[in-house]
Amino acid sequence: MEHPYLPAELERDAQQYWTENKTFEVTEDPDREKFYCLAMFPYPSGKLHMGHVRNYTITDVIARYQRMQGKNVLHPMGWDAFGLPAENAAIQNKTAPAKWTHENIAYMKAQLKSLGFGIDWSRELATCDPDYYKWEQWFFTKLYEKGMVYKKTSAVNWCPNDATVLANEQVVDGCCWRCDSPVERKEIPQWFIRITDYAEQLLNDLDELEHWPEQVKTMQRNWIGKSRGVTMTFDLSSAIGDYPSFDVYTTRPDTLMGVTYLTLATQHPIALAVAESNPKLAAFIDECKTQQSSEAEMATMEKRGMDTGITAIHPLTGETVPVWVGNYVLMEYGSGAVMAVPAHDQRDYEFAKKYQLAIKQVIAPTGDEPCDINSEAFTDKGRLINSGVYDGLNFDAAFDAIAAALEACDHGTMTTNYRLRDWGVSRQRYWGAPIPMFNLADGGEIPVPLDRLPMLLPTDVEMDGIQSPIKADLDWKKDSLDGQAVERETDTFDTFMESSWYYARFTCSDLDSAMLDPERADYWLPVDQYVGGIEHAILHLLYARFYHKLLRDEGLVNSNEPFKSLLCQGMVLAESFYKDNGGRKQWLYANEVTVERDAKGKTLKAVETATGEEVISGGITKMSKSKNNGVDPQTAIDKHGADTVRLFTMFAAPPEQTLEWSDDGVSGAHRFLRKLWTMVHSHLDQAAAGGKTAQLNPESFTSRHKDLRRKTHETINKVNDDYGRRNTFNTAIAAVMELLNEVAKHSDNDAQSVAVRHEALSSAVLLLAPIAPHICHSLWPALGNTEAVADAPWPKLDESALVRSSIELVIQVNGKVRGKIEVAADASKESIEHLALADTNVQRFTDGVTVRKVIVVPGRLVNIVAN
Ligand code: ANZ
Repeated sequence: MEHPYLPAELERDAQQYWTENKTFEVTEDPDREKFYCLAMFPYPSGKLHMGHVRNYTITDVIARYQRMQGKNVLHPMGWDAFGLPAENAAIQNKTAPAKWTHENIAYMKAQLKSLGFGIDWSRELATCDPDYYKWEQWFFTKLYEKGMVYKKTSAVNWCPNDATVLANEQVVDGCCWRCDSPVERKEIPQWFIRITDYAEQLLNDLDELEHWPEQVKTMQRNWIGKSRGVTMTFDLSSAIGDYPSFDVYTTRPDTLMGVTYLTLATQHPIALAVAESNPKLAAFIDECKTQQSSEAEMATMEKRGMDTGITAIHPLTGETVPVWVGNYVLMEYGSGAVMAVPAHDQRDYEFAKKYQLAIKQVIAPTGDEPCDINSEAFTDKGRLINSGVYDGLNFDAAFDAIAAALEACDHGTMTTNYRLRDWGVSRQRYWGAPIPMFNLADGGEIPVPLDRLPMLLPTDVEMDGIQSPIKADLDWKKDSLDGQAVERETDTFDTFMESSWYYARFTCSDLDSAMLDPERADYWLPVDQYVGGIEHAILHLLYARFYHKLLRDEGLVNSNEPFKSLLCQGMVLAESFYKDNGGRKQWLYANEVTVERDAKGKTLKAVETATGEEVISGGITKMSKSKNNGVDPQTAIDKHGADTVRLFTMFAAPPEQTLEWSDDGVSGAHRFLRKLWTMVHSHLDQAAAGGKTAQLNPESFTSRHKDLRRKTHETINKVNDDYGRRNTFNTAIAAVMELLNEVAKHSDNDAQSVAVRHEALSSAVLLLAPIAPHICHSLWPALGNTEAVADAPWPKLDESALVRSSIELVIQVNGKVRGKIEVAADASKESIEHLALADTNVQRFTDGVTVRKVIVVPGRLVNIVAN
């Protein structure tokens, strides 16, 4: 009988079955073990890209596998729907951001469905929905009441021409992306959440996260950046206004005797006070206002500064030390001032060289580390020199001695500092959740009470491309509370606010009376497996961990950490091609290029199909719009079917590694699925011809039956480990491929052969069901089963099938390997001796000599001693 493999039809049927039967909709069931599997939710940018396909295939495979293990599996999906790109698209397409966003969600949801992901769509949420952000607003007001949020003036990028704030992405080479005016820094009031209060917990609890990649934990530790140091006071030689002294923070008090000058941040109050009567300094401070201040930029930018003319007194030696301002000192870190030790700090060194300031070495290497103060700073820890009573001490001893001396004269204390800053959550853009605050005329504020929430963001707006519509609409701001006139806050939340708690809301997304239902949340949380891109290693994961602790402290969840196990999937790569267009690279799409490859798939030659012109390979790089090397998942699904795309993505590489797109690989995946399809159907035809498939009957197994059964159960064993423990789906697929090769060799038609083959093929279908769920959904009932494969239990391992019926023994003659024999696993010593001596190859070495002794090492070898 003809059985063509028609993916389009069978995939549609399977998807329809899952939808109609609500297969993946789950509720809490205390009697069953739960498993919460979550992928980082997408930004609704328009359509899915291959990175999404990979991410969601991984979680779907894990979720379906865990389901087959009998667990109650939650696998939800939603939309990280606020954010700047919607505003840009709205301006470009002259629509409102809300409309654009909802259209994209509808399209991408259909795409996710066409990939057959087993998602509980009843829990879907979009962060731009008032039902969602209402609770985020409420939670913020709770944090305000607890003193966990505060308002502070802080710098933003300011375009003086458009009179508007710019997001970092809107600053291109220091200029406004719209009008090219140089961007300035402007101080405006903004809201902050005290994440620094949780720095120690966020650091310590990383140790609990056994199933997180070490690399991610290290990145988080570095970001939190705990350091032990000393905060010390330098008295000014004469007070400036109200300031008799200022503090510096150092992690290297051992270098105190090498201080040759002090540097204040340009915004330090003493610098500003001096500038009032020093126009040159005022001009310099003004110039520095336009500079960017991210830490990365600080490290590489040109170090500039100016002498303030004032001096301070060294707390231990009493010497006077000049005070400078420098653009490399951050106002936000430590106390906004540093003691400069040019001999041992590279930034201070460059600064001192530039402005001819003294460089005094006070640390010498302990070993043979290179140290040449004439060419660069010596930054290693070492032994103290030129430091009077401290000479000869090592770092630890000097740290303690100098800290103690400073404490004794009341000029210093040991402090712990964190690099982590409080979380600035105010954004001056439109497409975000309004910050729920009423500002008062006299400068104070009142949190918006619960009965006035959500503070709705109007969605029927026109974007002029410059001002946020809620800032432009003066009427929107006007409000009143208990008869008192108030002004609504027009800033919106950083979108990290929404992505910090969506995982918790999925446990009860339909709840309209509260943010979370602790009972439901605690049933599902923590997430058992979280999967997403490594680009979120720091901020998203840190904010979500922080938010979880805030939720815990509000009594909404009872766990400490939101994500038990984390998997960061690798990037999806593809080859890129370009033409040299007068010195500019013109990137071509894959479908515009014809490629000639060698047997290993390496590119030999590539030409532009339309012109025959040879093009240049830009190498295999991350799929990106800028290189036109993205492969549209939809094209691949339409051509081969979702199962093929899923199988290829899982087969081409282990999930953490980069995945290289290859059309040949995709075709290979498709061929494999067709092979599975054909094998199952021809087996069924054959079985039907011989009547009903017989029961397995161990009594009548021949060694051929036993061999195939052993292969089947070895495969179950391996695939189980690959899915459940190692997350290596590629080797699981390879194992099933091998199993099918074995099945192909067993074409006997006796009843037990058919039964053993039936078992092997049924197992293959179950083992592949998480990866290629549609084809397996169709094959499973064909193999005589009544339940859907999605509800089928994982195949049971039959330990007894693993037992080898025969074993191979090596035969040595006088210690040298001379042959091999197959013997029954339970063969007696005598029969093994007999078989060994009868081996023809062995006899070539025993002929004409006397066999003195035969030693049988059970299960391994036979040694014949002869001379
Ligand atoms: C003197 C010194 C000597 C330093 C030396 C380093 C090496 P971490 O470890 O990252 O916490 N620093 C302090 N406040 C600063 C600010 N507001 N802006 C820029 N730099 C600042 O860094 C601590 C070190 O960074 C401090 O130790 C200080 O320089 C500098 F051989 O003090 B050190």
